[in-house]
Amino acid sequence: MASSDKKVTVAIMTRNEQATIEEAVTGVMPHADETLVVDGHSQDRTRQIAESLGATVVLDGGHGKGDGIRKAIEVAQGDILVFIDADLSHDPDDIPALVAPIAEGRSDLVIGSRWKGGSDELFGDVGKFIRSTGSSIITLSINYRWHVKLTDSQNGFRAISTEAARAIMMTEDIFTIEQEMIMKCLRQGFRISEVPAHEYRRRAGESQIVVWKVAYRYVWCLIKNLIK
Ligand SMILES: Nc1nc2c(ncn2[C@@H]2O[C@H](COP(=O)(O)OP(=O)(O)OP(=O)(O)O)[C@@H](O)[C@H]2O)c(=O)[nH]1
Ligand SMILES: [Mg+2]
Repeated sequence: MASSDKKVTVAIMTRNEQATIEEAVTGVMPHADETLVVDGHSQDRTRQIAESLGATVVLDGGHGKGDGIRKAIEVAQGDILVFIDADLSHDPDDIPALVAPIAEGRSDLVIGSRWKGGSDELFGDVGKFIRSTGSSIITLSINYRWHVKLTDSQNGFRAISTEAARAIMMTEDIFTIEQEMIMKCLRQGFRISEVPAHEYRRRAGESQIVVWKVAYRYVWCLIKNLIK
């Protein structure tokens, strides 16, 4: 729970995460005034388990994780919104560090940086090499365009003021929403900072990203938002 008078909603994004959802929900609850599970129409017991633990469960529109994030922004009751994955890749005990700069009025969006905190996920095979290289190119492009010094434009573990999240009017349906959020915040003059956050390997289940199928959408989203 945040120590300031700002209320914190922690939104856990899920799609077929029944193996880890219990630990994910119980892990974030001590840090949340509202625990929201936004589910992408899981076909397993993810929603039932989350509900039985006392989380508020909502369905997204079925278009992808970006759709889920937009749903969380629509329904969140807190002043600060934290996004965290359900596969235990992120440490919920990092949430206070993500929230603090916003609660203290120093930042509007705080990204958990894997380049500062380390990642067990980004390395090891060709797909991961492409992801980490592509991610670095996107981050560099954003840095040159807006004269900032970000290190991680793709980590989904982040916090944003609900007001900023609603002001930037995002449209991306898939994981490209992470970079869209950053670029739209920069364009509208919101302040972005980073804190180190370690990324662990997904504990169970399967990744929803197939790099070669979505690469062009990352490039298009980047170009669109850079030149707008
Ligand atoms: N609400 C919602 N969540 C989703 C959707 N697709 C994936 N997610 C969740 O978003 C989070 C991130 O997805 P992952 O598949 O772990 O993506 P990733 O972390 O980039 O991939 P890995 O590194 O392989 O774990 C997970 O908690 C997923 O369950 C969706 O369509 N809707
Ligand atoms: Mg993951």
